[in-house]
Formats: sequence, C-alpha cells, structure tokens
Amino acid sequence: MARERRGHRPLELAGFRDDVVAGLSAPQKALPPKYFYDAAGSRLFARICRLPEYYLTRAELALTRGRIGAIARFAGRGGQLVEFGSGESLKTRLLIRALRPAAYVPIDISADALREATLRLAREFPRLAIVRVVGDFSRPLDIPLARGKPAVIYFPGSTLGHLDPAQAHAFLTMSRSVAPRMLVGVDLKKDPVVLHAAYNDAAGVTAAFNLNLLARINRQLGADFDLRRWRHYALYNAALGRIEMHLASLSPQRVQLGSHRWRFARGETIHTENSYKYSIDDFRALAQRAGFARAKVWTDRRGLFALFGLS
Ligand code: SAH
Ligand code: AVI
Repeated sequence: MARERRGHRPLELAGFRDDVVAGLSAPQKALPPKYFYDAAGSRLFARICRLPEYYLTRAELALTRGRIGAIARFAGRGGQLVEFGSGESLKTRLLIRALRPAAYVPIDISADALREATLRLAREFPRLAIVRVVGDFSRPLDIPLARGKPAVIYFPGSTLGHLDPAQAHAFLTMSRSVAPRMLVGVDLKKDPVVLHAAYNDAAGVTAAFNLNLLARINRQLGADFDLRRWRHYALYNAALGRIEMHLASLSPQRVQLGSHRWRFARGETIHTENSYKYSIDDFRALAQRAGFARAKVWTDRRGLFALFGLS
C-alpha cells in the first residue's frame, strides 16, 4: 500500500528559476545540487551507483548487510522508518526486512524516482504502509508521523555530505526534533586518488549527470546553454575535505534565461556540488555538537564508508 503526501509544493518552477538566477549572478557562479534530480538525473544517479569507481553504494550495502542485526537492534523493530533522500530505496530493503516497520515514510524531491521506488517496494512488501512525501528536506517539511509509534530517521548514501559543516549541524539538530534516533551514512576520508576516480568515472556517467543540470535548465526554464561548450570538472579539495563538482566553460560565451544574461570567461566554472568526506572522530564530534549524546558506528571491511547510529 503506498499513499502520497506532499511536504510542500514539489518543485515550483518559479523557485527553481529564482535559485538559478541567484546562483548564476553570484561572483562564483553556483547551482544547488538538489536540482540534479529530475527523472533523467535520478536515472543517471542510479547508474552512478553501479559504476566500478563509485565504491560508496557497494560499501554501504555490504556494511549494512554484514551488521544488520546490530543496526536493527539500534533502530528498534516495529516503529516508523523515515528516510530523507530515499531515491531507489536500495539499502532500505535490508532495513525493512530486519525492522518490519509499522510504516515507511520516504521523502524525496524527485517525484518520478519516488513513485517508481515505492511501487516496487509495495510489490515486495505488500503489507507495509508506505507514505511517500514529495518534498525538499532543505526547507521546513510536514512529515506525516502517526502518534504513539517510535520513529527512526534513515539518511544513507552520504547525502548529508552535500551540506557544509554548519548546514549539517543545523540538519542534525532539526532531525532530533523529528525522531530521537537516526542512522546516517557518511563517506570517509581516504586516498584522494580513489575519491577523484569515484567522481570522474571512465564511462562518463558522472559527467552526464552534471551536464544534465544545464539540460534541465534549458528544458524547464527555456535557457540556452550550449552543452557542447561545457565540461564536467570534479576535484578533491583536501583543505576543505570535500569533492567539488563544477561545470567549466570551454570558451568565452553568453547564456540567456528570459531577460537575464550572463557572460562566462573561458575556464570559468559553475560550482554544482560539494560532497564532504569525514573522519569518524570529526563526524562523531559534529553529531555531539548537534545534541546526539551517543554514536554507534559501523564501517565496511575496507574502512571506506560508515553508518552512524545517533541517539
Ligand atoms: N538514499 C539513496 C539516494 C541518494 S541520492 C542512496 O543512498 O542511494 C540523493 C537523493 O536525495 C536523490 O534521490 C535526490 O532526489 C534526493 N534529494 C537531493 N536533495 C534533496 C532535497 N533537498 N530534498 C529532498 N530530496 C533530495
Ligand atoms: C547523492 N550524493 C551523495 C552523491 C555523492 O556522492 O555526492 C551524488 C553524486 N555526485 C556525483 N556522483 C554522485
């Protein structure tokens, strides 16, 4: 059974347009990563998860599978499972099998991806109550929780890594007001060469994912980005502990969106995403500052990825 609730209006084109205009008008041009995920972007992300270089999904799946008993004891059985940025709900299946939650509440900005994922889940778990929420978790959300059943938040995939440390602190603090327990997937600091490869795959799927943002702005807002004149550029910024994704202009050019026009110099970039990487101690300290007194941590065998159980 799958029902849908909207946390707020899904993707208002006016809001999308305002964010694009503001982002392209800043000294370092930038676009919010939440706009990667239209139907095409969500499909490209699903392909990224299966790339040989993109170790994150495999590592988190392996550690979840290997430690599911302890994870289920931490999360508690029979309660309400709330997931932020649920996407394909891939790892969630393991949790649903182990926790047997009374309800699953997946929240995602990508309406198509969310619908497809919950239809699959409803077939696989016909007795599970699924309440999908199409919404933006970076803004206040109405999360439909039933009274009297404990809730646990699941935020896998290192999606928290898109927030800078101050935003991550605010997000963790907000989460505590939704549920007292939280499972968070965190990508760990490691050899920069491994990180670099994960965001610069040989098949060019990450490049297509990044460029789809410009294609989406053309499709939905009527801009005139010439995709042949942009290149995907991702680097590990060790000083800030984050992967940065950019789109680099291959030549001097102008772009128009309605009455707005921007000039781009050759080599100028639009910053499209940060993906922060943490050490276990740094993340534990961040969670503690956000009011979580206890942190359990499970990692994969190679120490690439961690799942934190915060309470
Ligand atoms: N949890 C999945 C998917 C991670 S990809 C996994 O671990 O593989 C990030 C997901 O978060 C995408 O499905 C995207 O649509 C969603 N997302 C990104 N920003 C969001 C936002 N601001 N509000 C809601 N969902 C968001
Ligand atoms: C969703 N998120 C955690 C991915 C990441 O690894 O930062 C998005 C992504 N961007 C490029 N590749 C994958």
